Amino acid sequence: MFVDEVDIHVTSGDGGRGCLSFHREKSAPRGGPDGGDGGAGGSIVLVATPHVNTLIAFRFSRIYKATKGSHGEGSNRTGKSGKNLTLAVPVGTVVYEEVDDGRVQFADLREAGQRVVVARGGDGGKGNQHFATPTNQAPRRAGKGYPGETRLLHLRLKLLADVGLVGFPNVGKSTLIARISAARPKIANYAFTTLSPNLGVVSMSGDRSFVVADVPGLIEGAHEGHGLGDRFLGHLERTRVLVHLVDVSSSTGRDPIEDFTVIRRELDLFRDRAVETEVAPLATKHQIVAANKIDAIDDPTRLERLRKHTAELGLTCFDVSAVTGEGVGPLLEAVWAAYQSAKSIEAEANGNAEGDADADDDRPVWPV
Ligand SMILES: Nc1nc2c(ncn2[C@@H]2O[C@H](COP(=O)(O)OP(=O)(O)OP(=O)(O)O)[C@@H](O)[C@H]2O)c(=O)[nH]1
Ligand SMILES: [Mg+2]
Repeated sequence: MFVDEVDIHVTSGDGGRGCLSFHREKSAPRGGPDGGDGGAGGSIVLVATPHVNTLIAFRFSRIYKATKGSHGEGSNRTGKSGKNLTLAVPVGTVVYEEVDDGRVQFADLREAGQRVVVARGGDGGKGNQHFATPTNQAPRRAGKGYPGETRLLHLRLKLLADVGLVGFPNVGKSTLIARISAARPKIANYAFTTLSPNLGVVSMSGDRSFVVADVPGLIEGAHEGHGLGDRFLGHLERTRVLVHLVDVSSSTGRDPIEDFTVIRRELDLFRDRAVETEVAPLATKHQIVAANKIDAIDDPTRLERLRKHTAELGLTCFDVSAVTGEGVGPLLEAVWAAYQSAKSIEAEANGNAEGDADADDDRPVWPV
C-alpha cells in the first residue's frame, strides 16, 4: 500500500542524573568529590533512504521513544548514554511539526542519507566533582539530567520528479510513461486504473535524463474530493514541468477543450493540505499539452479545436500516440527544453536569494 502521510509522536530520552559521591579509601579518607556525570538521553533521528518508498511502517506504530541516559556513578563513572533511535523514511519526505497555531516545516529530506534530529536527547546532569570550588571542596550537590523533547510530527512524502503527467482518467498517462521509461504501471481501458503515483526515468540521447511522474487521473471537483480527489497532486509540487494529456479520440464522449479546462482549474484550486497556504503550487508551472490517441482519431475537428484553444493560451500542443509512439520524440524534446529553462530560471532566483536564505535558517543543527 502506498502511504504518503502519517502523524507520529517522538520523544527523546532524558539525560541521567549527575552523581553525588566522595572518594574514600584507607589512604585517602577524604579523597574529594568523584561523582560522575549522567549519560545523555538518546535522540530520535530521521534518515532518508532510497530503500523504502512509502511511509507505511509508520501506520502501524506511531509512538517512538529513545532511551534515557543512565545516572552517573561514583569513582567518576559517567552514566551510559541512551541509544539513538534512527527511523528510515523515503527520500522526498517533508517533516512538519504540529505547533499550537498550525504546522511548520521542520525538515525536507531530499537526498539519500540526509538525516535530521527531530528530538534531541537531554544532556546528562553534572556529577558533584564539577561543583567543587576553593571554598567548597566537598560539594553536596549534583546536576539533574535535562529532559528529552517531545514532538508531534506530520510526515509527508512528496515524490521527487522533474516532470508530471496530468489529465483525466483513461487518457493514456500510464501508457505514455510506459513508452518513455522503464516504468510498467497497470494500463487498462477504465477510469482510475492508477491508484498511486508511478515514477519513471526518461533517458534521451546525449546523456539527458529526467524523472517523470504519472499520477492518478483527475476529474471535475477533484479538489473537493471527487474521484480519487487531488491528494496525489502534492506529488507534483516539486516537478518543474507539467504535461497535460488530453484524449482527442472520441472514445470518452467528452470534449477535449472542456477536459483541458477542468484540469487547469483543478491545478489552480489545488493547495497543499499539509500547511495552510494561499500559494497555488502547480498553476504557475510550465505546462505543455499533449493531444493523445491521434492514431484513433475519427473526428479531426476535436484536435483542431484543441490546438487553436491552446495556441490562444500561448501553450504548445503536441500530437502524440502513446500506443504507437508517434509524435512522442518531439514532445520529449520540448519537455526537456522546458525543464532546462525552468531549472536555469530557478537557479538564477536561488542565486539572488541565497544570502537571505542562509540568514533565515537559524535552526540549530545537532551532531548525531
Ligand atoms: N488508441 C490509443 N489508445 C490509447 C493510447 N494511449 C492509451 N490508450 C488506451 O487508453 C486506455 C487507458 O490508458 P491508461 O494508460 O491506463 O490511461 P491513464 O491515463 O493512465 O488512466 P488512469 O490510470 O485511469 O488515470 C488503455 O486502454 C490504453 O490502451 C493511444 O495513444 N492510442
Ligand atoms: Mg494510469
